[in-house]
Formats: sequence, C-alpha cells, structure tokens
Amino acid sequence: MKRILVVGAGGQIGTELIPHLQKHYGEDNVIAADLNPANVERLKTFAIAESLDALDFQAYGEMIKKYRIDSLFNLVALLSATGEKNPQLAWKINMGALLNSLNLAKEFNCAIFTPSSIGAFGYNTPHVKTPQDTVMRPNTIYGVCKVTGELLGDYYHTRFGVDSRSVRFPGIISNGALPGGGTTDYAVEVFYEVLKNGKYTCQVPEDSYMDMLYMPDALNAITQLMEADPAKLKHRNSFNVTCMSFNPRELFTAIKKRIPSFEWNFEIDPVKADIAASWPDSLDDSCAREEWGWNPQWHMDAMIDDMLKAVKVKIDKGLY
Ligand code: AKB
Repeated sequence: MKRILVVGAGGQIGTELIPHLQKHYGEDNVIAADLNPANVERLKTFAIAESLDALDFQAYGEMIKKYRIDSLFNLVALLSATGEKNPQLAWKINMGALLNSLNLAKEFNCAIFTPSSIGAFGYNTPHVKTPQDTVMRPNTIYGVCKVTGELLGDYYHTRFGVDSRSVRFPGIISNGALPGGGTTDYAVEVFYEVLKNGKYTCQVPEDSYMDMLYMPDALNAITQLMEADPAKLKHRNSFNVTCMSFNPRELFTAIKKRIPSFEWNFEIDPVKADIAASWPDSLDDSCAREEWGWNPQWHMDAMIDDMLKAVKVKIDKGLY
C-alpha cells in the first residue's frame, strides 16, 4: 500500500497530481504539503493538507513519521525564468528541497519522484529528436539544478538503494493552477488571455519550438513510472517524455482557427528567448516507451479544444 507525501503540492503540477493520486491510492493515503498558507487552505478543500517548509529537514522528517509515508513526490522548485532573477535563491530552494527529500527517502526507505525538465539541456545538446543520453550543459541555474538532481537521484539509487525515479518534463499545459516563472508558460497563459481579452502578448519568439505535454499525460507519466517494474528500468533519473512540439506561431494559428477574432503580438523577453533557444526543439522519448510503456494520448488539436472548453468554464464561473 502507498502512503504518499507531496511537497510543493500547491503549484501547477501538484494541484492536479493530488486528485490523480487520490484516485489511484485512496484519499486517506495522499498528504499534500506546501509552504504558502493560501495554497494550504486551497489544498484543504480537497485533500489532507499540511503546512511544510521542505528546507526544514526536521519538520519534513516529522511529517513522514506522522503519516507513515513510503513515497515522496518532491515538486518544490523555482522555474527557469524566475531562477534567472535570483540564481542563488533558486539553487538554495531547488537543491535544498531535493537533498532533504533524498536524505529522508534514504532514512525512511521511501520511493521518491522528482521531476527533471527539458531545462536540463543546453545549446550544445542536439536539438532535434534529442536523445535520452546526450550532452547536458544547461545555461540556466534551473537547468544546473536539474542536471545535478538527475545525477544525485542516480547516485542515491546506486550508492544507497533509494528507489528514485524521474521524467524530464517539457512545458506542461493545464487548466488547474497557473504555472509561474517558466519559459513555456506562454502556452498556458494564451488560453486565458484569448478567452478573456481576445488577444495575447507573447514574450517567447514566434519560431521557438519546444516540447509540450497536456496535464493528463503528465500525470500518467508520473504514476506509470512509479508503478513500473524496476527490473525493466535501464534508466531512472531521468526519462525524456513528450507528446507534441510546436512554436508560438503554430499554437496561436491553431487557436485562431477556432476563434477567428484572436489577435496576438510579441514583446520578447530576452531571458526567455535565450532559454527557449537553448532547449530542444523535440525530444526522443523512445526509452520511456520501451522501459515503462509511456504512451501519451493528447496531441495538439485535442489539447486546444479541451483547454478552450475548460478555461471558458473557469472564466464563466468567475474563477479567473
Ligand atoms: C519552465 O519553463 O521553466 C518549465 C520547464 C519546461 O521545466 N515549464
């Protein structure tokens, strides 16, 4: 039986991962923890939720003991664009939460999932069909943390036997909680702006290709990988996963086909432009497919239709 603690649960992924895990493992077996009091209050409306600073090793360990946790999901991170505003803080938060999670996983014999990212790659990585095993020299502090996290995850597995697993998430498109501070955020923001204001100003260049996943596929990636037979895993930290790759122009043109009055323009953020240019255009996710049956379902057109429907409901209810 799984007893799960999700730290950093109030963000874009956690907000939808909690109900997904509850469905798989039962409501009483999933604990949502976050540092932000507003997030904790929101999480309490649908889950067992606690206030926790994942950088506080003692408090983190007490929570694992209190709930007899055997699986950790560490979602604490400053994302790529925010990280560049304060690299030292990004290192402190991203690595602090990860090291505490790994050390506590070792101490309490927990399995641990931490997402890596396409941010782990850099300019000198092959950009088309980026292989699973390739050059990884990122030029953001976020990416440096992700590469370090992947190495540490594998080290804790081989050295201490910790069951650590991870995927390299591309941009995740979702309609639960908004992302914040990422380079791929435009692909979420545009849906809210087009439905509310009919227009969108994009900070990422129109021809910057990046991989994307729709949230239902991202959630399945997490549970499928954590359930995978360990004997079949040649890799652990971390697997390339993707379902679609597009640039802003292609996404906006596809939205305009559905909403002809949609207008957009570009005010390029040089930091985001540089990050986007350094990341892959498309990933090769064949190792995930072979080793644990990764088989994403949501391609661009279906994702756009579903996002427009779901975000419209939110706006009509006055939730955004
Ligand atoms: C970001 O843009 O920073 C994230 C990511 C791809 O890891 N969404």
